[in-house]
Amino acid sequence: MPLLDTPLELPAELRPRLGKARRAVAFTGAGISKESGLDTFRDVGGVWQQVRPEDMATLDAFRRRPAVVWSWYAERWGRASAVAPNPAHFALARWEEIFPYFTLVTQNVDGLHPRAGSRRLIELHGTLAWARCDFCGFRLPMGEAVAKSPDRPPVCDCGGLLRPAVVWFGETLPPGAMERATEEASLAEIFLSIGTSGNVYPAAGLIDVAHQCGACLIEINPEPTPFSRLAHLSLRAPAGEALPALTEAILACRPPNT
Ligand code: BV8
Ligand code: ZN
Repeated sequence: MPLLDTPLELPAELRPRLGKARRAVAFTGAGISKESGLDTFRDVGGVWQQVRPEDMATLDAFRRRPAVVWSWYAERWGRASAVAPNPAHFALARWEEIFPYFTLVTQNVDGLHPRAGSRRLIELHGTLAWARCDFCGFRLPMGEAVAKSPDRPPVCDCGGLLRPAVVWFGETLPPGAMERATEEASLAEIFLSIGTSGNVYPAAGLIDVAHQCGACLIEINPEPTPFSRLAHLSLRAPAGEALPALTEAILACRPPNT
């Protein structure tokens, strides 16, 4: 039973802005991958209710228990590579054709956005698709690394241990990623926040940047978040349903081939 009336009726006061906007940013969290079959982090039964982040998602945890942490990420990589992008991921890939300037900023590490065809993508928290060495920077596709060494981190030629190429808590984001994302958020005329609880910083601060710089803020989340009060439009529905409907509604108020 769809939660949204389709075709989606956009508020009249937003149509002119959405009709002529040239710059858009989409900011995604784990909720966009829920309909692909992956757990979110903080929902009931989510990842951080299965394990504590301090036991599994910090450099210190990896140093203390490299085999346990490596196996956990190998298993998450296996699950992420076994599922498929859902209609929400594919809808966002289309936004690259709809808007002359579009950037997708994701907190997700599951690799579903690039698999859905998104190219203008900033993966703020890295990706499960690669393993890397912190000492020499060597990188290896995660599938190859896990095939080579499923139960413990492979040893790099330089003697270091390979680790998943994700950003752990307490680690800085990839060089330049937050700066580029902040720049795009400050210029965005439309800022879409999809499937994120807005708990993790500095990533969640992008929503405030977009709001302070005057973007039209649209939130897609079945639940309210601390940022819902800033949204010009909140779609309380799953992303797999809301994003394709929103895309069609925005196309309907834009001159063809803008
Ligand atoms: C750093 C990779 C500092 C690993 C992840 C203030 C400023 C700076 C830092 C901090 C700060 N306050 C606290 C910190 C520290 C920390 C932090 O933010 N802690 C939080 C928890 C309090 N931040 C950091 O450590 C960051 N590093 O700042 O370094 C520094 C500075 C200088 C020098 C050294 C260090 C690094 C953070 C990155 C951590 N890595 N992931 C892994 O995945 O294993 S974070 C993890 O959380 C994932 O990336 C995840 O995507 C992200 C955010 O969670 P969400 O995506 O929002 O997921 P969640 O489950 O919470 O919500 C899902 C939502 O979806 C819900 O709202 C739900 O309603 C909705 N939903 C459900 N179904 C659907 C749906 N929506 C749509 N459709 C559906 N069907
Ligand atoms: Zn190395």
